This record gives sequence, structure tokens and C-alpha cells, in this order.
Amino acid sequence: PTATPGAGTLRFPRDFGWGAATSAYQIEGAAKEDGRGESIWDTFSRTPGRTRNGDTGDVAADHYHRWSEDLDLMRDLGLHSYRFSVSWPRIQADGTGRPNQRGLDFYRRLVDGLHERGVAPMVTLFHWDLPQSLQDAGGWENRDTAYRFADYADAVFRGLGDQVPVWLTVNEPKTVVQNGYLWGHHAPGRQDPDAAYLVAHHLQLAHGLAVRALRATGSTARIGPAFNLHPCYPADDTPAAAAATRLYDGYENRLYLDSVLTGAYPADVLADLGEDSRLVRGIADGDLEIISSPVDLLAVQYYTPIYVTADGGTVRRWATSEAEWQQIYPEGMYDILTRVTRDYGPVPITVTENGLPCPDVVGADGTVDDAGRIAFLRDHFAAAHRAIAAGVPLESYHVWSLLDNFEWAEGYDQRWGLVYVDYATQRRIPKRSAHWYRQVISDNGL
Ligand code: PNW
Repeated sequence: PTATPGAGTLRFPRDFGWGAATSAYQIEGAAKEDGRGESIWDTFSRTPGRTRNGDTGDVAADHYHRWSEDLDLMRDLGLHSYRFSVSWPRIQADGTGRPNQRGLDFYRRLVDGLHERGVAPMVTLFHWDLPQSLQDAGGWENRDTAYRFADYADAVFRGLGDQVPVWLTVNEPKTVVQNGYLWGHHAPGRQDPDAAYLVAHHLQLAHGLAVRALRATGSTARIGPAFNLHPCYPADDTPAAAAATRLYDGYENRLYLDSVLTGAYPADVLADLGEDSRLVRGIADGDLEIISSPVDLLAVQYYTPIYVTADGGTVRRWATSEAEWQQIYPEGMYDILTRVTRDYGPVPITVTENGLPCPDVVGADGTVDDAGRIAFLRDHFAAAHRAIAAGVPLESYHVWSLLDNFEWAEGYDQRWGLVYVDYATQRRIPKRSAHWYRQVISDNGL
């Protein structure tokens, strides 16, 4: 499909998909209902000092009870696609064994309700809520967790399979590696670099095993990984900064992209980690074949670029959002999409997350003005449009997020939604950006 720019407008390809994304722990609440077990995010968020204001996902946006109203919101927005995740501990309370029918039923209702409203479901299997029992057995440091994940995935495929056209395996393995195991900001709150990269390997292995499990069911649905990619730029034009940027990119992007799409980990990253690293020692014969099982699409999540200094550090160059890690740089969307297509070939791409936290103000008239989000999305949509014009097979775009939600360690203070959630009443108010997005969808362009 080719993009056809009109006079003063940007038109997207005729079949372009517009969507929004969420994840289970961030919106569902109902932490103890219908046989749900505990996840590492229950443990982490209930541990004093781990999240802002001690916030937890116990109630969140109460989507578990308000799903029908939320589906109506999606229909009113005109969404083509809704990306959500399945909570592993709702399906297997302890991470193993026979699936919990009440858990499957919830997602079945959701999927059916989406179809009834003309919205296509896109389902992420793992968005960080690992069953606590599996963490107690070593979590992602334990190779066995990847096999447990494949069993869980199989249960979900069989439970919802024929109604879900697109599956995503692991959401942002890099964020688990970095936030969960390098810096400790996310569950399970570890700071252990050697463990971190073994965890990366097991998450990649889990991805590949899930791809194989889907194929084994005979399903014709499509499946792929969901990577948050960071375009890396040198902070100056010295050879040292170029070399540092190259290695930084290896850790941020190629570690994940190469293993899935080329069947090898990047040699420079492996050399940097060293032969004694737990990652290198943890690679068994045949693992890369599993990890590089053919995928149908690549889900890209883009939020921020990284500027790398000659000594391998980072600096800020652009305006920072309310999230201290996010610099606003729409061109990065163009750069990362065109780069993936250039380096890995024409694998279909869906943007599964992009968005901005805004200090949303509820006006006296009850409207929520988030002008900053509109400007951010407009500029990033335009960059994606240019990427399509440059030949990137981008098929859809999902804004993060549909609803304000539990922003992990930042709790409820950061609001990322197109739709405002008044947590005291659970009332939903579409923000100005939601009204604007509805128009973008209906015009299929800007
Ligand atoms: C994503 N970074 O995480 C997650 O998939 C969502 O669950 C989350 O709510 C959303 O982005 C907003 O934060 C990210 O450091 C975490 O660049 C960190 C980064 C990017 C995305």
C-alpha cells in the first residue's frame, strides 16, 4: 500500500489500522477475583517504597468489571484494533496446570464483545505479570519458566484461539531486563547485570516457544514479538561516540531484533558480556533456532531516542516529558521504522505503543484538555506516514493508552490515556485527544 498525500492533508493507506493499547495489570483491578493468583507486580507494588504513593493495581481502572462500558468507548472512538494483554495468573494461578475457566471466560467475553463492536482484538500474552509462584522458583532466571510460558500460551491459544487474529508474545523484553533486573525499578526489583542478560535469553526463548506452540495448534492467526526500540544517536561526531553508540544500540535493539529476525545474538554484545556471562553460558544448542522461528509481524513500541556520549553515557538533548526517561523526538519514529525495514527486510510492522503522559486538567465544564498529547501524536503519526511513504510496511498504529492507568512504579500520578479515569468514581471522560483521534480515524489521516 502506498501513502497518498493530498493537499494539506496526510492520508494513510486505505486499510491502515488505528488502535489503542492497554495491559492487564495496569487496568483490570479485581486482583482477588475468579481464581486469579498473585503476580510479581502484586508483590512488588504492595512492598512499601516500591511505587509512588504505594499505589497498587488492586483496583486500577476496574476494567475487569467495566469492560463492557470500555468496549463502548472503543466503538465510539471508531477504533479498528484494541491491543490488551492476558493476565497469566488469571489463567494459571500458580503459573502451571489446568487453565482456570473463569479466567478464560473473562477474556472470551472481551474478545466476543470487541467483535460485536467491530474492533479487532490484538492479544499480548505476557505484559510483565509473572505468577509469583514461578518467581519463587527462579522466575525468568530459570530456563524452565520459558517452557511454563509455552504451556500457558497454548492454554490461551486453545481457549480464545479462533477469535484472535493477531498474537503478541512478550511485551518489551528489554524493559523486564533493564527495569526489572538492572535498575530494580520494576518487579522483581533486582539489580544484577549478569542475571539480567540471562533473563533476556529466557524471554527470547519463551517468545520462540510460544510461536511454535501457536503453529502446533494449526491456527492461521499471526504472531510476533513486541519490542520497544530506541533509536540511538551519537552525542558528538567523534569516532569514540560512534563506537559507543553502536554498542549501546546492540544492547537496546539488536540483542532482541537480531536473535528473532536473524537467528544470532549480535557478536559485539556477546563479546562485551564475555564468555563467562550467564547469557553466553546459558545458550543451549538449538535455542537460536527456536528464538528465530518465523514470525508474521513485528510490533514496535517507540517512545524516546537515546543520545550516547563517547564514554558510553547518555545525555538529554530534547524536551523531556512528564516521564523523566522520555524525550520528545518524533523523527525517531521515522528513523526506527525505516531502520528496521532496511536492516531486517520487509517484515510487516505494527506500532503497538506510542504516547505521552500529560498533566491533564479537568475543566469547569467537565472537559479534559490534553493539547500536548494531540501535538505529540500528530507529529508521530506524520513521522509514521513518512516512513510508509519511504517503503516501511507499517499496517497499524496503537496509541498508548486507551485509558489512564497504573503506570507501574509511577502509580496513578502519570496519566497516559486518551480517556481520563476519575479513580474516585471510576468515571471515564474522553479527553480532547480522544475526540481528535476519533476524527483522525474517521478521516484516515491528518
Ligand atoms: C511501556 N523507556 O513501557 C509499557 O509497555 C507500558 O506498560 C507502559 O505503561 C508504557 O510504556 C509507558 O511507560 C516502557 O524507558 C518503559 O523508554 C520504559 C520505556 C519505554 C516504555
